[in-house]
Amino acid sequence: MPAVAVIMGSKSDEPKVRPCVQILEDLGIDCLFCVSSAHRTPERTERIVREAEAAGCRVFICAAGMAAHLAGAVAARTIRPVIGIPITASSLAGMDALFSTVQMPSGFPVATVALDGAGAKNAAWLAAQILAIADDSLAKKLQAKREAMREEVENATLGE
Ligand code: RP5
Repeated sequence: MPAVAVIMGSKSDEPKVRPCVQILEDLGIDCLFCVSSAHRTPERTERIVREAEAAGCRVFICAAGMAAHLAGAVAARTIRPVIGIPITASSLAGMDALFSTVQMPSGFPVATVALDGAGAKNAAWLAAQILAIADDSLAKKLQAKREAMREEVENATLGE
């Protein structure tokens, strides 16, 4: 069963969220990837959280732009960790989504990552690190990835 649920507020968010799913898949982490809006489909959002949790989902990742309430709406319905990806989708250049996602009231944390694709990637890494607390094989994979990144920096050749 999917250990991670990645929910986007709109199909229009997909290109920016896709890197998150790609990293999860590369790490061998099964994930549910779907669209549900906090505003346009509140009942569907509630159902997805309830069913995913019942199926064993351990971490929720929520991506939304504009008045981005999706991560907060999910956090209101679960005590599993929720990671929020603010998406740039308006003339406010993502500041609207960033503040909506990060400024949660006490008791309902949303671990907010950077905007768009960069944040999407770190949402996947953070979810993997959470799962790795209870999964030695995943922890080893993450250590190996870090080692590869270290080598890439150390072996970088400039001017090509
Ligand atoms: C948010 O509003 C979505 O997450 C999306 O980023 C933004 C615009 O949605 P669409 O009008 O493109 O569906 O809820």
